[in-house]
Amino acid sequence: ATILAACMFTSASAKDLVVGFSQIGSESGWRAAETTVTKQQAEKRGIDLKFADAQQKQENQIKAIRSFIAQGVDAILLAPVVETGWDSVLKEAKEAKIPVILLDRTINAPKDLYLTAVTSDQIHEGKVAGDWLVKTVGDKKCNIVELQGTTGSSPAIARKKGFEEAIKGHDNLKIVRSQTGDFTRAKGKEVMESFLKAENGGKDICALYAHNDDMAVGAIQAIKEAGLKPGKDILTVSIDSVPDLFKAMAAGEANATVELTPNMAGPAFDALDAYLKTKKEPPKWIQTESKLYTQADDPQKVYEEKKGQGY
Ligand code: GYE
Repeated sequence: ATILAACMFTSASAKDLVVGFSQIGSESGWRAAETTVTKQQAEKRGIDLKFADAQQKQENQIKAIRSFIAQGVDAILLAPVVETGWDSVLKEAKEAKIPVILLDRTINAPKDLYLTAVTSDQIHEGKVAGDWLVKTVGDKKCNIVELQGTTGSSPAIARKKGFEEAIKGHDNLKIVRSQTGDFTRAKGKEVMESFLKAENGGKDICALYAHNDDMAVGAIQAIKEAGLKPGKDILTVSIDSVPDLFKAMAAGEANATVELTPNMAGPAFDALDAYLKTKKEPPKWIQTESKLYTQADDPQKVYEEKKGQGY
């Protein structure tokens, strides 16, 4: 009887929580690591995580959110594939009093439709990448090709903007080609092949800026197949810091990457837990760090460290 009473009067803890997670898909190594880490974080806290993979489609995400609402989950994690089109479904979650936390991408919607967003500063990431290139090329003329992320996604929009801000006023640096590679390795390679063909077999390209590492890894392959040396003939800078990029860096075939932690769920669950206990809303934005790595940072060592972190 004592045990029963103790259970009945214990306030809701993370142990009792059911959380729905609408994930975008598995387009990149970073995304797969985020999924792994989210599952690990939920398990560690005794959270029952309902996982739904949307295969890159917003309509699947909307369906998943509606199903989470119907199941009466305690909270929803949403990694939103694109920025727009979320208002109605988020209103439904709000009416059902289910807090929604955004993971890794932001949306264009009234702020009261979600509890908080755990993301990096994606404009800043683009700026860090651009600043590195400006510093590295100095006064040399540099034609840049850009591989954009998924069209309409916050990282594709913001990383483009931040990079353009960084190179603005440096007239020797110019983006000569820019196209989406959808954050995937295969598309990154395919689009890079077309860039190389269009730019004198690649001889007129000085640098590649890719909105994520997976596209850069695909592009590096394309550069090699075109008979050029990535990391030397064509400099590379990208974002995420996945293990394979460090492998390329250790081989001298990639130059720089901006780190994005795959652990968005840890801070998200902490914020949710505090909110459920205190009813005090967390800040609307929980920002993760953006650190630059170059060949000077012992890429082989970072590669080995990264392998244990959800990758
Ligand atoms: O950089 C990329 C991914 O949303 C910020 O999505 C994230 C991006 C990440 O697929 O690899």
